[in-house]
Amino acid sequence: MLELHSRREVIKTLAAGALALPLLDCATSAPSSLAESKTSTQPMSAGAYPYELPALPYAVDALEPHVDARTMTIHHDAHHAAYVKGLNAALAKHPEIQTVPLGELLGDLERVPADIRDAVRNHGGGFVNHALFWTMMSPKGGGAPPAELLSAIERSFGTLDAFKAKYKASALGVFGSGWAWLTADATGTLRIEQFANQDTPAMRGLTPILGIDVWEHAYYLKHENRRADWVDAFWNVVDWDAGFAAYRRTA
Ligand code: MN3
Repeated sequence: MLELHSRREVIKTLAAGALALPLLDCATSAPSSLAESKTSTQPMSAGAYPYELPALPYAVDALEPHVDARTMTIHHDAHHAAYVKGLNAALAKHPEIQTVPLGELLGDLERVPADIRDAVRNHGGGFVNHALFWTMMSPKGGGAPPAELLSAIERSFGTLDAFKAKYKASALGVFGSGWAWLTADATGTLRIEQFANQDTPAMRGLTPILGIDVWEHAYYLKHENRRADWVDAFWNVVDWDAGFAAYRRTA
């Protein structure tokens, strides 16, 4: 386990870097901060190949009872790790694109060689989605967004409650496995969109603000088939400050 100080640093850099990842700021490289993995003592060389599993920014039981420790452990240590492994295995076959920022590849899958395109889409998307997802929750989460983000939500959806209702309906409406995301476009306009499988806002040129994983692996151990209960629980751990940081990049 990380020392408290360094864990704070990880949280800070994760929040900054992971959220920046899908912004496709390709020229500057570097979600440098998807950073330290559990198994690495070296700061990770950016969100660069070979990718590494980012450490959770909190203990596995920190989001109890809303997200149970067993789900968190399996979700991070098995599922997220599998996306990292799958992404690296795919990119290993094509050294010529290993240095291209992942956000850039996801934003233009046509440039990915056909034999690994699906793998990059699925595992690369899964890597990014989960790296963001962990930072969008916090033991100190819940409540209401910062005023500026709240105003933007109210402009787009009327009220916070109306936004939550629409977001929940979107999450419940994902058929099979996928995500619902609050996103912002280049003008800062907010919208809620569904994403199948591990598709991710970067694929649509959108900035991710707040995403909920509605794959069954995200909630089934605790909530069984009741996805609605998972969405309700999620509001208690939403890190609005992280969402706001992402929003400010677009506004
Ligand atoms: Mn997941």
